[in-house]
Amino acid sequence: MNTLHIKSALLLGICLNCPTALADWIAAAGTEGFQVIVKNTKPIVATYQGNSAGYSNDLYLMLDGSGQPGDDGDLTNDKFIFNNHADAVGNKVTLGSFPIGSELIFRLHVNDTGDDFFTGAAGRNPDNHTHARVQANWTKKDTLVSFEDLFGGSYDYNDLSFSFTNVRSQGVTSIDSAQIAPTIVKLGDSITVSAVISGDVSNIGDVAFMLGDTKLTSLTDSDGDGTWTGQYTVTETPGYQATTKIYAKDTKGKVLAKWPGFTVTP
Ligand SMILES: [Ca+2]
Ligand SMILES: [Ca+2]
Ligand SMILES: [Ca+2]
Repeated sequence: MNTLHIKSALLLGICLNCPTALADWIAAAGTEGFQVIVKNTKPIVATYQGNSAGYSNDLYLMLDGSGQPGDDGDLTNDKFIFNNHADAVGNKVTLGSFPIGSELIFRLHVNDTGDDFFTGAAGRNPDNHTHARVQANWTKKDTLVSFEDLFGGSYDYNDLSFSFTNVRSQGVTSIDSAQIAPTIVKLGDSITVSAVISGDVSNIGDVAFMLGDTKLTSLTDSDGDGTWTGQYTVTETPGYQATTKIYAKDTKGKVLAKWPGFTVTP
């Protein structure tokens, strides 16, 4: 690499000593905000995979007072795993075995700014934006996690990466807002329903507008803009107030997200 190339690499903030090409150790786009879920009872081993951060970042596993995964509001009992500058690529730390299906929340503590950022949904972070990608099947056995360390970010997720065995990733789906109109109806009226859904929508099988256990209609998002819409024509005169709900379900019928409901009045 000649001087000019080194200079441009430095200007771009690219890590010159990284053992593999950049893209190899940054988790794939589209996995922002995914959760890390325990897949089996075998010990989970974390391997440090690299960084190109200027800041010094410590990685922790969030634990409670009894050493179980979760956020108990006490940062002092979390498990330290790696520092992005002190650790060498390839360093391994055994995290232990945890109940199948539990979420492991990882925290990136930025020593230079005092910020803490978390795997999972945007709402966990101080800037209300996702700060980690979680890519399952990075290799046959490993899930890759990559963090962004800048508040309000550049969101290139190149500031600390590590991989795990024995976990899987899971997208988070949320209904951010919803509305129906009209809410006072009579026989033959058409109700328009809409919901704004964000996060991982790839595993949505059905978005249902429900009255009790009865599905009235499905909502769809044919233009892919995140707003799901549907129409329902009232087929019998409602004799009482009824509460409707919206459920986003996966293909097996498991509820991914729900919207609490609207009161429909005759
Ligand atoms: Ca804790
Ligand atoms: Ca970055
Ligand atoms: Ca739409």
